[in-house]
Amino acid sequence: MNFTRRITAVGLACALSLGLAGHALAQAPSMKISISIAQNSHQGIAIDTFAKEVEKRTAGRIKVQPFYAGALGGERESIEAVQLGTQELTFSSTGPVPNFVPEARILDIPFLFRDKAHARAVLDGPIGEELLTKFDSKGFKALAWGENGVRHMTNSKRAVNAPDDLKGLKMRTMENPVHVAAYKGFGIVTTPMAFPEVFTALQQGTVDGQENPLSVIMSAKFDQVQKHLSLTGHVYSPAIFLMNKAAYDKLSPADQKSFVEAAKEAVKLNRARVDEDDAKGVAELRGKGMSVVENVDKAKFVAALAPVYAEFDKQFGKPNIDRIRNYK
Ligand code: EAX
Repeated sequence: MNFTRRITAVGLACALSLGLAGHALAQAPSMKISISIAQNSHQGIAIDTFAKEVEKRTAGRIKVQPFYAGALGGERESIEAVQLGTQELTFSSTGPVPNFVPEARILDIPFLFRDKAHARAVLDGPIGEELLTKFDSKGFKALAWGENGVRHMTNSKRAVNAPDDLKGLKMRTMENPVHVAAYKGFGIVTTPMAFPEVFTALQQGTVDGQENPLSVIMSAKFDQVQKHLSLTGHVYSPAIFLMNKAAYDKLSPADQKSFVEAAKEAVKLNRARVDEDDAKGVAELRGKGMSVVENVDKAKFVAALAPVYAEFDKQFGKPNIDRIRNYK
């Protein structure tokens, strides 16, 4: 090989390796994030914003690909996948969370929070921070609390004004032991089920009803398969950004910070959309033919849970519950 040829060969090798590096850059590592409901929702906004913010904050080095409507499975399956690391991220209600991190169960107690503002203050404050750290030892990094919303009941049988109207109604619940215990206290026949199966179950009459925030009822179009809506507001439903712990630990400290900040930014839009949905939900669902009971007898719902509350006081420790109830 003469000199010129050698130079060309070296040049070619350089160009090739540069080209490969360029290619690797173009294909930034892509992480998956999922929700169980439709993209056009308070949760879709959460993961779309998160993906956009991560990309922006890491100057395009890391990409997050959103999956909607249970495309990667229901919430329990997605949390399992995140724990195993076959999926990096998920945004989920706390429905199935107690099965992974029992400490988080306390947040699912009915009528625990006065309103969304109270819930948000608790989740953003020291109690929320403390609970986020409980996920670490279970294979998760919990990036931030988000919001699913205040849950209300729908069914295909009758108007619900008070717990007596619920007696014998077969309702789908989340796979959440706290909800199941409490709803039994209301007299409901509880049927835990993953969200992606709910529409069909309502349509086919496998269950009479379900309960979810207005945001979910609208985005899932439950008005097509449910006649009655009652604004029971019986429980606040938190959501959470969960990441596989090992995937998070592999990030540089600066990128870790970007992920947490991206999640916090996403939660702002997520909550704003819940507020928007709550403001217009009743009118919209009425317009779609639902009959709505706006003023249920809340005191009766609370009273119906007296025996269940006594049990929760024992299970969770009354001071822990009071600490949340009294948080200002
Ligand atoms: O997270 O399972 C449920 O009812 C949830 O509220 C819904 O999937 C949104």
